[in-house]
Amino acid sequence: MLASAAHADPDLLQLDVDGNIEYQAASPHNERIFTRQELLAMPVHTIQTSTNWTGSEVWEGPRLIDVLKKAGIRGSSIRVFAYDDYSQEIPVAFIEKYEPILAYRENGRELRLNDFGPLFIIFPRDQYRDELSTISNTRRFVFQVRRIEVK
Ligand SMILES: Nc1nc2c(c(=O)[nH]1)N[C@H]1C(S)=C(S)[C@@H](COP(=O)(O)O)O[C@H]1N2
Ligand SMILES: [Mo]
Repeated sequence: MLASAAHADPDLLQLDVDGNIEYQAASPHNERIFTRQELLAMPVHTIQTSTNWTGSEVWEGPRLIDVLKKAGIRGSSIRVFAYDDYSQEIPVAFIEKYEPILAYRENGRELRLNDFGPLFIIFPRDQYRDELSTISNTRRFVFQVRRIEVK
């Protein structure tokens, strides 16, 4: 793997989902681990939007709700944890309404840790500018996502 040492944190593209989810027989801590391979194999959705940090860009990844359903979500809210220790709670109803993605690519390029990767929760902000540009909803654009706890 020497040749790819300068590449984009390939081992970080993984997501742990735990908390109020269906019993995961394979996991002693009842966490559902989405490997890089599994995340990349899920249906890809595209959102073109600006964010608080960028102009209008093309973001790609699985829908957050699809990941949660695959984990067997039971609760009505999630808390998203990031590599920088930020965390934010998001109601599931809000996720169902605005259909954010867990973006792992921006303009065809995989997100690195230092440009919001490995996973960045992207909402279609330009489509719902009034609702999604508020301060409380900007907080829900969590970048550097590493874990989701279902409440
Ligand atoms: N991983 C991570 N995501 C985050 C944050 C953060 O500190 N870390 N800040 C949140 C907050 S509070 C807001 S308002 C927006 C914009 O944060 P920033 O402009 O302070 O970076 O990103 C959100 N997503
Ligand atoms: Mo904020």
